[in-house]
Amino acid sequence: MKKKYMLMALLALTLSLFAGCGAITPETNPESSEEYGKADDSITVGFSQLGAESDWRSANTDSMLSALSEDNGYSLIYKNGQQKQANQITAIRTFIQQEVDYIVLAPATESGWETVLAEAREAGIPVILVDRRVNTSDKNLYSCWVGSDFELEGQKMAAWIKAFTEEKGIAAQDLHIVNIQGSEGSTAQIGRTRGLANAARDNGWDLRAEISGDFTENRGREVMAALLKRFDDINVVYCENDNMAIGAIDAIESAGKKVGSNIQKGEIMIVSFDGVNETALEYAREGKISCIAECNPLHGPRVSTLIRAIENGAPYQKFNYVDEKLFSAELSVKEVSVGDTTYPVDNDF
Ligand code: GZL
Repeated sequence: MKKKYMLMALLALTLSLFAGCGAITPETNPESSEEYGKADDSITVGFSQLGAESDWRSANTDSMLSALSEDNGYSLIYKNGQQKQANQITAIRTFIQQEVDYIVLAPATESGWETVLAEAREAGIPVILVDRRVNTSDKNLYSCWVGSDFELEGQKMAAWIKAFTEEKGIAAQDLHIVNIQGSEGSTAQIGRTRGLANAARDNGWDLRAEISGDFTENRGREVMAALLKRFDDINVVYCENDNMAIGAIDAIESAGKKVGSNIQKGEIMIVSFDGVNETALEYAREGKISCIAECNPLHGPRVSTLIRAIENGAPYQKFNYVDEKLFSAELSVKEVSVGDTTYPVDNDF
């Protein structure tokens, strides 16, 4: 995790402990559905988080709890969906029964939300989406969304792979890529997968396999071990989050192979997404991960700003994107272009 995320997460946790949110936090009691202190004029928010599968998710939860704290005028009801949409739908129905003022939803996958979001609208409760999207035909089932452009993240990473390998004189057809994907049907998986697949098609790269590692370290390790048994010429591993990259690197090194960007010397290049996990960032500084596409987890302050705007009848954006860059210790690529836009590569992170 970049130091700023780590410090903010620590601050969030400390604040939540001292801000009357009690000692319960998602990490100490992930099954908890805690009603966090209720002052009379506070805004009651029901927050359905999808789970606690990764460091990114924990940082996202900490950011939300810190922003929607009692000190900031909220009473928060937090529910951890434990990776199951059914649990999130139950949570939303409970929020409706509790007549919360707002529902904040971080949806596990894109489909299957029409019915319960219509129930929230029927109850007159605004819904704010964070992180992943929902693919409802009626966009008025939610007030607004805060998150990342995941396909752009994939496009930026593909642009970095192209720039780096061309600079090293590696022919496109000599890239043998496997994609260890995130949770199937999640917006992050859909966008990052599309970004790579389109670039592989356009550049003539050999995209050997796309297999879900479900955003977890253990599944990333298992999937990578299986891929090494299937293919003996993999030289690029595209991991759709840092936790899976850490697992994949472990599997590669356990198989007696080396990770790194020196493909011509037989190293296997690892690229990843998030930039929240400190181990992954350390690997990137050492060159074990060649490039990480930042995925900003700090949505809490933006959600609070949106709630205040809705409360005050002020205008607000329906779709709110967070700014993100690339991290790489490889100094040969300073920036990448996607379409007409250029994005910086942070070589000193
Ligand atoms: C991205 C988020 C993804 C992260 C993973 O915004 O949905 O889910 O990339 C997390 O680490 O599990």
